[in-house]
Amino acid sequence: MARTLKQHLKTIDKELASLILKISDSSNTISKELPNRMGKSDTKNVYGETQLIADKWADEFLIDEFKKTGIVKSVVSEERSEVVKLNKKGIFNVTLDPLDGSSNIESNNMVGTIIGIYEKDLPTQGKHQIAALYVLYGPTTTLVYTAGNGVHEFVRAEKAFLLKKENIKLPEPGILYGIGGLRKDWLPLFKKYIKELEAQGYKLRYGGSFVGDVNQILHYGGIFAYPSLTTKPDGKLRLLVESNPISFIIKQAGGASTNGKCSILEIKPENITQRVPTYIGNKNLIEKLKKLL
Ligand code: FDP
Repeated sequence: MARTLKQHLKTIDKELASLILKISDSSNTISKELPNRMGKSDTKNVYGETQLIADKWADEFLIDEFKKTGIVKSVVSEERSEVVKLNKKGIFNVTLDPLDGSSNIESNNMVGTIIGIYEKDLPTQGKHQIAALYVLYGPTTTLVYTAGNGVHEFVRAEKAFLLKKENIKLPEPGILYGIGGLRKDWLPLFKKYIKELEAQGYKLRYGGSFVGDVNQILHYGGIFAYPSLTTKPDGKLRLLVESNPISFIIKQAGGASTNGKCSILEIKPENITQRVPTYIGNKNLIEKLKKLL
């Protein structure tokens, strides 16, 4: 019988393990509740995007669950404009994208939950994360985590998350690319770079959910980007709640990230809603891109 997430977490700090387990239990509730939370709400988030009922519910549900633990000090959520202070005596500060790719809910494509965990107060650089994880609600629900000890994947079975793959490394060479934004808005040098990848046989796979698209890169290797666009120089993805946790996981899996200049994990945030051009994947592909840009 495969090891459970609980057994796997025995080697890390007890309190951190309990927080990750809490998130894993909560993700089970989220996946069960999604069918009951369809449709749009009548509010917009801080980015001016119409919130879905599921976005708002998952945000409130997870923040409530964090509060109950007593060990979470504060939360930065994609759905909120300010840092949510939870427990003065808490140990961890958490970044949260409750339902990433939620525009995929209507068409029943991939969505996920992204979490970054820090001891330092937020906002701070992504390199200070002590753990990061994502849950992917796909044909099966999977959880991928790192606590700085490699990247491990679990699949939800009836009663628990069971180990699927331990110490995942991005396959070399990669075979996929997935890029957001309209091709006509990509910068000329980036267009050239993607043309070269296509000529080398890299295959396009883009599902419109950051978690899902990056999960493919983790398993097949290659590059994911939501790049700088002529219309939106900072791209679309949010530094704190999206790009940092995923960059941390991909780095642990032997890959790299960049905003075109430096590792995403090195960026000093100016505010909690900052967006960042995001390029993530195999180290050699990111190095080549950085030189070109
Ligand atoms: P969504 O708006 O559906 O929540 O940043 C959010 C995100 O999805 C990412 O998950 C995804 O990579 C990207 O936006 C998709 O944007 P496009 O619709 O422009 O492809």
